[in-house]
Amino acid sequence: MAGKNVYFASDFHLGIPDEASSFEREKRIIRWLDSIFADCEALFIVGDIFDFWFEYKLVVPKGFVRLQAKLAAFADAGIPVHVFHGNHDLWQFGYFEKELGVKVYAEPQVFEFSGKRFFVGHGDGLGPGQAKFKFILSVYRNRFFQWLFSFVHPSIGIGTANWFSHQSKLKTFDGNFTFYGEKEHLIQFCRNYPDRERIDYFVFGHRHLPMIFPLSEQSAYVNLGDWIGFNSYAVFNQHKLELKTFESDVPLPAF
Ligand SMILES: [Mn+2]
Repeated sequence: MAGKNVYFASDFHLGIPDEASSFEREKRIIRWLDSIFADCEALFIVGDIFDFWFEYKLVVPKGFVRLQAKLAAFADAGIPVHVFHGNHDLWQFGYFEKELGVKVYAEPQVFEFSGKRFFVGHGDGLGPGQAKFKFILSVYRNRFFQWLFSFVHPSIGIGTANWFSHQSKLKTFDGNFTFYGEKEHLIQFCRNYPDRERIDYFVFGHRHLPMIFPLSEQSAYVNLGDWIGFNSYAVFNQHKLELKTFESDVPLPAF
């Protein structure tokens, strides 16, 4: 592979807060992808690409075709593209693998680049507590409920989901911007991970708070932030991983 950098981004939440600004965001993501194409060894999109996505057996939602085509272009050029389910877009049933040639994961996976080990996943539902959220996730992931939902006419099913995402997500985008340090669910997950010292970077989305938080000499918790407030991404240059932003006036927060 010609490229030498591994890139990670997450939480584009395409679809909100409205069509026009989502479209602007999608085009910014395309510019970012164009800018990294030449030196990209592998690309990770770590969940919540779409604020809502549900693919039916023969039909997919309208929109977002530029991003899909760009991911296909990476894959067609021989650059591995790894896409993870987020809690907003886990209703993917093989379309992206088949149509775009990307790899799709419902669960976190461990990868290795230049001797460094990466634990990569969206991060939703990991760590202790969160009983209510974990219950909702179990409904979302339930095959029977997914099968039932597939019989709801898309105008109603997707229409209702979009209505909900506009109602609830506009201000908070899933989380809040207070950092709870060691009390963070994902940091507790890393602390309790049995093989922690063998993982150099735990890379998550979901929390929308970009940071590299050291867990020990060897190991760090990385959050990719989002493309709503930060346009943040991580790049691994075969030696170390750094957080950066693209076309953003918002500095990365210091914690
Ligand atoms: Mn998210």
